[in-house]
Amino acid sequence: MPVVALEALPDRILVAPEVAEALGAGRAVVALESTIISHGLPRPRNLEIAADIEAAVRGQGAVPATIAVVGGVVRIGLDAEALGVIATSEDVVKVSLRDVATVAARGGHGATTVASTAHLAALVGIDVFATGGLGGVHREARETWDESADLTTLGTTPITIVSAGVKSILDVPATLERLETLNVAVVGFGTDRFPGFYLNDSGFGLDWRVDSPEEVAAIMAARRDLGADSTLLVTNPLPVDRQVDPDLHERVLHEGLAAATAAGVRGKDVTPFLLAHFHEATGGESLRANIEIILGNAALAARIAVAAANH
Ligand code: PSU
Ligand code: MN
Repeated sequence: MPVVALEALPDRILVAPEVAEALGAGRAVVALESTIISHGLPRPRNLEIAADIEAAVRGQGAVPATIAVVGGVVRIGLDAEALGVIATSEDVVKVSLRDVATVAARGGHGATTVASTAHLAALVGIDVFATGGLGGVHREARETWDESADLTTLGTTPITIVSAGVKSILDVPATLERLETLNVAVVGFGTDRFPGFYLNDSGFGLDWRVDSPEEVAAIMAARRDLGADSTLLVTNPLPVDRQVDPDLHERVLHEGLAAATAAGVRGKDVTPFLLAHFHEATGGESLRANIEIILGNAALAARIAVAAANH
């Protein structure tokens, strides 16, 4: 996918001045998604958390670029007003890659998923992106065919994404198989276990472990040289003493899956439904973990972006 020169971008893509300046100077920039703000975290704390995520990126010396569609304009880097719209407006639609152009053409507001954020970040030349947990293959996929477009998009999008694995509401081994098929490179940061989002360890191993941002930067450079056009996924686990209690997790997960089926929840509503169920049914414990996950991933992504800028 070719990077479009910033001067040549169409009017419907607006890169914030601070982000454009950093990209032009080859300095570290970290893309951030907005679905986690609009649909993944409860209001009204979501706005405050969105600001904390950006601060975590700045704290490591990189410029944050939260991506969203606001009034039909794709914004790469949001000012306080735009962030407020995404966090508080009732009219914000969750937009995966297939939906972005439709929402833009209609002048609407859209919160970007991992798939659409990765695509737009790569389009403007941002190399590193932080999220909480990727979408993947859902547990009922054999009946529902529900597999996140995050997976197929990562197979064709050259960027580095930091995540705590995939959300633990998913079928993890099936998702790992799909990541392999789709040529998504996966490395564990400080571990050779695939993280389980709310859990430190999903129960599955990884082939590759890295222990420093510089090692990731070296892999990014090699991928560029070799023409790798898929995503490098850097998985960053919550420490064991910060994870959600595995027994609580197991119980709430099965209740949530049953509730989603009973309520007939489908399509792109499944993930927000299950996350909201977790946040309520764990008495805020999964929310605490989710916030720590995204803050930790934002900080690590910033360190990787700085290492890549200096490589
Ligand atoms: N990670 C989080 N919270 C979220 C998401 C990820 O910690 O809300 C969002 C991401 O935007 C991801 C999306 O791309 O959930 C996946 O949705 P689906 O399963 O419908 O593709
Ligand atoms: Mn889905």
